[in-house]
Amino acid sequence: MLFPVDNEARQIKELNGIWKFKRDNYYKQGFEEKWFEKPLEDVIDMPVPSSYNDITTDQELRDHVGWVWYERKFAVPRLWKDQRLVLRFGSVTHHAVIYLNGKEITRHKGGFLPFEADVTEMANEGENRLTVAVGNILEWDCLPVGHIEYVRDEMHPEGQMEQKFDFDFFNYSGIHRPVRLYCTPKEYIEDISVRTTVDDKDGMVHYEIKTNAEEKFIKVYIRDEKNQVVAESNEMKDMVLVKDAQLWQPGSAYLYKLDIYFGQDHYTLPFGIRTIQLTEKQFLINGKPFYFKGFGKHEDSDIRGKGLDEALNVRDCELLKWIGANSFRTSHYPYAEEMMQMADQKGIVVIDEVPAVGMNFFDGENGGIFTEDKVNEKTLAYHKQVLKELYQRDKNHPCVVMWSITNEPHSSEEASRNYFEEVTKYIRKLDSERPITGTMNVDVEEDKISQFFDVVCINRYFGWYVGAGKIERIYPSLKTDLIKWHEKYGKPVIVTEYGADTIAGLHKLPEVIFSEEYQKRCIEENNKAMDECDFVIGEHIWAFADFMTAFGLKRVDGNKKGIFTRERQPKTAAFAIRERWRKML
Ligand code: GCB
Repeated sequence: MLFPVDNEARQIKELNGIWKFKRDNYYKQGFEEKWFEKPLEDVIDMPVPSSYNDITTDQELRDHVGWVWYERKFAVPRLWKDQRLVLRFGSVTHHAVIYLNGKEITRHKGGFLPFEADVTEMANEGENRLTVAVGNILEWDCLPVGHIEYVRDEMHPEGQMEQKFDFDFFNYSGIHRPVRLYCTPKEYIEDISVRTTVDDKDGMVHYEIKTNAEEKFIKVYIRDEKNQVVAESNEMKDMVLVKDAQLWQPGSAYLYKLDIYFGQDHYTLPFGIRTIQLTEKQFLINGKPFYFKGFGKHEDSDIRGKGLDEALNVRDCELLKWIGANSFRTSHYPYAEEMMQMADQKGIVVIDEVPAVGMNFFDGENGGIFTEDKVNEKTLAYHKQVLKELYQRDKNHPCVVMWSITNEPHSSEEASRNYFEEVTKYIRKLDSERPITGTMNVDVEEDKISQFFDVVCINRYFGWYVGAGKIERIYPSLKTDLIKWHEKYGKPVIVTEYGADTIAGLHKLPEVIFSEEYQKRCIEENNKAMDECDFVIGEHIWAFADFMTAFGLKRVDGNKKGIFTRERQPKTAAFAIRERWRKML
């Protein structure tokens, strides 16, 4: 599924803005009463893209479990007659059922990846009514995984649905990314795959184009950043040589374009020429050792929640540059395509993660989680499906250097071994070139799955969840731990999470937990251990910015481990990190 482009052959109509909105009063009310059959009544305004939770002052809506309904009208431009029409949703979290003029046209499960529907036959020439039912319930066969419990009290003697899950970010819901109507010629370019290798100074571009029509006129140009043609071909599938190629480098991106003309259609895909290799202690990009400096992030901000915010994304990239970071992980779900494009353009390296989070037991339940009634065959099938959708969406991004297939699963369980062996086999079949990882929080002796990965990634909270306040224990504990992970697996290691909750403005000397001084020291002590291990290939601090969480006694208005506040302003530690990372340039 190609990202929509606007050119002489294809046009886009954005369907963002204020939509009509209504919440189900009881589970599936809208489906039972067929709200999609006629215009929604008793509605409120709701912006798209945005989460709906923090827009109004209604607590029930913020904490709603179940379905909500969105509706808007649109017209198809007369000039688009005889074109193929497609409706595309950047993401709807977590379930979507889409109706056009009262008829279901598609449905999608999974809150962080795009989907689309061909509406050429269904869209009216005049006005059209688009209705979208959005559900936020997470079950064991969803990613993230979750489950529903029925809680009985005086007000709800029959029980009320409560959403349970084992991750800390707020379960924001809604139409989170842009909705677009676009047109293409009826015979069109369906998909493009590009892969690159480097031979001495030359780049080899291996591409494959899929179309919906019989072979006909095709012309492929490779253009450089000045738009000069540097190679060309007349084939659907080919390997072309770019002489003296400019490589896509971290911090210094260079993007070529694959410019494709097929019949009446035209599509231009930016891509980069770069290579990735691994040794026991190194991650090589274009043959040079790369050290990951950066963060685990979240798509999260005040009011709009997880809704795409281009201003925020540009600000985040500015801050990454300011602090001297070169990379981030899309913890704990795929980020908007707009962000991935920005990373391509700015040379920011990305570890691309699927939403396989919550496969753990932070709330102290006993027993296993990789069992028939929890994370089971159905979860596995869906996990593969999401990997396929993510690969399909992100395969051509040079910024993506590694896939992360899970965050902190209960990997000490014997049954997790088979599960993740299957998952890794599957992703390797899709992509034989990019390395695979998953981030682990169990003890090294207990871990059953990092053997399947190319890079060992560990999340470690010495001085916080382990030995809170004990600054002096961080360095020895982390160092011993790191050495054990490397000894066990013989692979490079990234510390993908470490940090401490910090209330901006709270100062204490000597430092105490939650103070800005403590966060700074905590990070320095962690870094001391990493610096003494030559197999450590990166440090991703948790987290880039403060973010909203589910409510709980451990969280005061959200997770405060951000190096930046939720408003994207620096805490004290940011300046020390900046000094360190800029020296490491
Ligand atoms: C973790 C999780 C992350 C949490 C973090 C924390 O290990 O991967 O999602 O936010 O810890 O701060 O507790």
